[in-house]
Amino acid sequence: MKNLAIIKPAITLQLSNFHMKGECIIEQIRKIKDLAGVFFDNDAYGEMDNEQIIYSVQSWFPVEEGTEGGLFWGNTTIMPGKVGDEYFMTKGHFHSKRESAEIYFCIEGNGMLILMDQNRKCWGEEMYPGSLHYIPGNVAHRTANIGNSPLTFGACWPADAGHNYEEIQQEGFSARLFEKAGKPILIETKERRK
Ligand code: M6P
Ligand code: ZN
Repeated sequence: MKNLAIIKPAITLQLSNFHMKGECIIEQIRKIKDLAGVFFDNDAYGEMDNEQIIYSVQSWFPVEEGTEGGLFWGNTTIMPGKVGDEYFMTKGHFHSKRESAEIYFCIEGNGMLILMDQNRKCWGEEMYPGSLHYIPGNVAHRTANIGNSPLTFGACWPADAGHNYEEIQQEGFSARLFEKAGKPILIETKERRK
């Protein structure tokens, strides 16, 4: 940057939905067909339309992935719906650099942040417009939409955190969020394969 320059920001946010505009924004769409093995009820999953969009992520990587001290920013929108009795949700991950923390904040809709620590203790944090969430290091995280409208939340995480999806793919979370009698409830599941 030129000394004393005054410049326009490269990226802007639409304040109504935190949608980003600008160059170098990465858009990722996760459809039913991309989420094999994520949901509990395989039969219900098999009956769904492969092309149905479950969630989309917009990310801004102002520095290269892996940059120590750098930050990334993103927003995620999860559609309303369920696979069987289980709410639509993200894949979920630990960070590859496990001790890395992350901040989430809810923009619209109603959701549940599902967290699991190293000892596989699992808990949920309610998400609603304005809720702010600190995800400590060493804690796996995924988000479910528990409402009837899209859930949108923002996120900020270290550029060198990385995503470790494998562990969740292999071992799952120790609990899943189901709708029972019209309410979200965390139920322990014995899926650990190791
Ligand atoms: C948030 C951030 C992203 C993540 C996204 C979707 O925006 O945590 O890093 O990619 O949620 O979650 P997942 O990658 O687990 O599908
Ligand atoms: Zn994360």
